[in-house]
Amino acid sequence: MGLWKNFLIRLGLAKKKRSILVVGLANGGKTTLVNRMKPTKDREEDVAPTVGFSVERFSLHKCKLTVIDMSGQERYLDLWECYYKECQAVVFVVDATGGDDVLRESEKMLRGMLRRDELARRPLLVFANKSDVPTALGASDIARAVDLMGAAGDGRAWHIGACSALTGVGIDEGFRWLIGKL
Ligand code: G3D
Repeated sequence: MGLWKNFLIRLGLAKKKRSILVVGLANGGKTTLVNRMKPTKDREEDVAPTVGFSVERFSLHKCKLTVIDMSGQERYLDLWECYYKECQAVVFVVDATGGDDVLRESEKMLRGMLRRDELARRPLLVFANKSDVPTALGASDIARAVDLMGAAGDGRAWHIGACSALTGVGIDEGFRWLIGKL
């Protein structure tokens, strides 16, 4: 980024442009989360499941975001690779109500993805989603279950928080942290 652009951003006269990858298993709540992040006027009443991926662009906390919502369906996983290089941060959504199988698969997906060179040192925000459901596990239980420290490795900023993409609780806190790292 040019010095002039940097200067304008510091003065609050321009916005940073950043791309964020939103990933996780199917049904975790990625599409609902991305819809919830959008300005109220752009929100959709009903979110349709993402097939492959979808790209949304909107501003949040003085940042112009390109948010790429990747479907968790196995057959689309290779599609993600072309976006790794372009993104500056990763948001990983875990269904905190999903049970052992979901947690095991989430761990595998997270580990496999973060091992990639293109994503080295990219800040990672993990959402333990569906916290509105009484049986949902809390953030620290999810962190342990997916071995978050091990998967994140050294030299990467990471954060985990519980959220509900349905009600919006916890989302803003998570993104404030993430944008602060970009
Ligand atoms: P995906 O994009 O990761 O595949 P979706 O997931 O956003 O399509 O969400 C999958 C289902 O989980 C949807 O239910 C959605 O309403 C629900 N969901 C998403 N986030 C939350 C949440 O925070 N709390 C609760 N209780 N449910 C959530 P349906 O019934 O439409 O399949």
